[in-house]
Amino acid sequence: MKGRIIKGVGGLYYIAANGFVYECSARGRFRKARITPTTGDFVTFTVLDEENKKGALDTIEPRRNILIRPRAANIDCAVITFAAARPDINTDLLDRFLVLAEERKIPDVIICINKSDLAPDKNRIRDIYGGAYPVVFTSAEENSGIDELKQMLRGKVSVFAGPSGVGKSSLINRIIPHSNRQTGEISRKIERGKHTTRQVELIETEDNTYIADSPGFTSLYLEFIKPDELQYYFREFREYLGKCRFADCAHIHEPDCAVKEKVGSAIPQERYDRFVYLYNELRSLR
Ligand SMILES: Nc1nc2c(ncn2[C@@H]2O[C@H](COP(=O)(O)OP(=O)(O)OP(=O)(O)O)[C@@H](O)[C@H]2O)c(=O)[nH]1
Ligand SMILES: [Mg+2]
Ligand SMILES: [Zn+2]
Repeated sequence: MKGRIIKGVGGLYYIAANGFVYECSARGRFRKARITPTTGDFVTFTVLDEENKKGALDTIEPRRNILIRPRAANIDCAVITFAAARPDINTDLLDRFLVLAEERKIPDVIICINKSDLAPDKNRIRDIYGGAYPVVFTSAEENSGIDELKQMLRGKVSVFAGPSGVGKSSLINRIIPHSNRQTGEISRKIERGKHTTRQVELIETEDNTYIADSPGFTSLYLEFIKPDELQYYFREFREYLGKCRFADCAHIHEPDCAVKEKVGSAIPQERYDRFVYLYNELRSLR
């Protein structure tokens, strides 16, 4: 049978197939080959007990992408979630999330600004990011923007990512009212504890639509990215890459740079400044 791993707990994998969930053990060969079956994996498995929905995992299809934290494969969409206030948006961290999502080859990236009840100004973020990414403003508290967000997630497997306390779990509660995800202080403790034994869980919200929560974090290092690759992870640059006078243009000091020409118009100044900042950071780490 073909299916998809939606959760892994202590060496058992829960596989959604034909409208059922099968509890499957991984065969020894995965361990020997050092392959860790991962939430989101497309797999084949053998049903051992149809009545109790138990089986054994046979093969894992090649992954289109993989996230390390939270660990999940074949993700269609990253919902990069920040709060309009409490905590204030940290655009440095937001840009790092965006770079990571691009580097990981996640096809769709949505910027979700939650707690919009606390800070109604939407223009700043729209001006910086709206040209390159869909931006949605939500309030889990006031239940606003949720339908728009749901619409954007339809038919996809999406992971919510962002700093702690921005309301990721609260939003997921709104999207699936029957799920009883814990919010606030308690969830933070539990999620930390769970981290090592439990993989991220895909929650089915509608047919063909899954979402996953993830624990928040406060810093993101990108040191594994080569400085010269960073340009590919700024979506606003894409159209202009390869059009500079020098083929190896770093878009920093070079003359006749097609990227720099667009700064302030097609490429927002703040995004370009971040590129330069991160580029220098990555170079200093080499
Ligand atoms: N004012 C306001 N508060 C919100 C909103 N959404 C969530 N909160 C509150 O913000 C706090 C944090 O919410 P969580 O949903 O736990 O945040 P989280 O992003 O899941 O945090 P971690 O699990 O630590 O990463 C809670 O006290 C929520 O009640 C919102 O839209 N507006
Ligand atoms: Mg949470
Ligand atoms: Zn250039």
